[in-house]
Amino acid sequence: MAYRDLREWLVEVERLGELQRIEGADWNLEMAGITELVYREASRHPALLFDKIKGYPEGYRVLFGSIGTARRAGLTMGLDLPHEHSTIDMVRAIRDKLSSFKPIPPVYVAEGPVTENIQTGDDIDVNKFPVPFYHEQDGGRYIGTGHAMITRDPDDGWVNLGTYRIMVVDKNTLAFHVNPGKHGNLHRRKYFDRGQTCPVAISVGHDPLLFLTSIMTVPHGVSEYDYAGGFKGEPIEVIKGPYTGLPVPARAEIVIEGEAIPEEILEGPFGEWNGYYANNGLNPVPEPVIKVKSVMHRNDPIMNCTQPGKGTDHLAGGNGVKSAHIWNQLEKAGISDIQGVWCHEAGGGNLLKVVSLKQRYPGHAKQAALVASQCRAGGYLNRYVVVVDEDIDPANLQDVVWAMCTRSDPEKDIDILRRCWGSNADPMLPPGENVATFNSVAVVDACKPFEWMKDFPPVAGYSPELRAQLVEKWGKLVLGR
Ligand SMILES: Cc1cc2nc3c(=O)[nH]c(=O)nc-3n(C[C@H](O)[C@H](O)[C@H](O)COP(=O)(O)O)c2cc1C
Ligand SMILES: [Mn+2]
Repeated sequence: MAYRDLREWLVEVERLGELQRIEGADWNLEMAGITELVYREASRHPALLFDKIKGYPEGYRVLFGSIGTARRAGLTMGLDLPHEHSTIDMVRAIRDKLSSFKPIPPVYVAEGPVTENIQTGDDIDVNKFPVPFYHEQDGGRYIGTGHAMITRDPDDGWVNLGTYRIMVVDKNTLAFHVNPGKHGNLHRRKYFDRGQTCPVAISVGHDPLLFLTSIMTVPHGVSEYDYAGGFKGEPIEVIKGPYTGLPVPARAEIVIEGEAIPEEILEGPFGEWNGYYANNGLNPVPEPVIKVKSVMHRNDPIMNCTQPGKGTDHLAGGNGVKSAHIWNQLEKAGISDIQGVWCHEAGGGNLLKVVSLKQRYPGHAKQAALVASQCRAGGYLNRYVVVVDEDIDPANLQDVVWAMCTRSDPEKDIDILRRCWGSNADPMLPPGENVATFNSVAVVDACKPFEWMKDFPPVAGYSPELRAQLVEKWGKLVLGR
């Protein structure tokens, strides 16, 4: 792999011309706000490295947008990505990678740069790092948005990494929000049900591959460390966390260790991936607390953060992986001829999924829709799953909506699935109903009717051949290329 840790990754990203350094921003609303501005309104989406943050020493840096383009996601996962690539090319490259690697467990090393500074007891203050305040109506500063929370199953011993938002309560107290069904929630539950506290380690700055694998649907019982090792082709180096004994990345920037306790504190509100202050609106919700017992960090540490909201900075890579997993799970379920899968930005990666396929038999499209809507990778907080023919680019919203408008008959082609895997992040939950609950999913067959698809009106756009001729002859004049 081309790089070993976040610092070496930044060198590679700078070489790609995809790093923008920003000095003098405020941790309070500015870093996250600037990220939103760039990802919603700018034509380029570089990784943003903030330094000289107001009130903090130079060198205490914050990175946003680490995996915000296919190119950077490709670097991070070691993908074989052509120079000119479509969104679905990236999904294909991720699938190739997933099919060609074996998970590799981490290795313990004697020491790593993360131990350059260690604080315990009264010396702990998590606000010594420039923890961002993200959205105007958030309930606090959030130290965990691009992190990996590390926990161990108390029965089977396997180690999980997951990204679950973490709010700062005070200098050594955090509160965290993990949805039911997530592995961090299952682990936490097991300790709490036995009357025990749950040891946690939180890596706050690291190789973005560890973030990517922490937001990935890795199967129950398999460690995200092993997946990260698989992508890298070599094991992730870890050390034993001095407080918990959990494996923590040796080359991490910042590692926080402590105990999650069942005592709850009000957490949130927090602006979320779906573009809303979603779980219970602007009302904070009781969530378990983490008592921080140890903080380690490198000199001049770098935090890894993401800005959720309507314009997000991590969806290129995150949605690529999710789409690749759904495609794999469709094939595992025996659905052939899939041409592409994309989880759309407009649905925050969850609420709108599109599958394209070449229809081979009656019911083929419906099978694909139902599997994509319910498989592990695609099942969480779905709202719409659309299946389109092979001539439609599933990542092109304009094409997808055109297919829905012209190839579906709502009366025949939309089915509604009830009592599916919902979430308390659903903005459609009625006020006060903050419990994670069910939701319904519309599956839309926007493919040409199978029975008479041969007689379907021909598409009236230029053919690929005519297009190539036009671009060759007139492209410079009308397209500038
Ligand atoms: C930026 C970001 C923030 C996330 N925050 C949360 C969160 O606060 N709570 C949660 O349950 N899941 C959250 N997720 C989703 C989980 O990280 C994701 O489902 C992951 O696969 C869970 O890992 P697990 O299967 O090991 O539990 C977030 C995802 C992203 C990309
Ligand atoms: Mn997991």
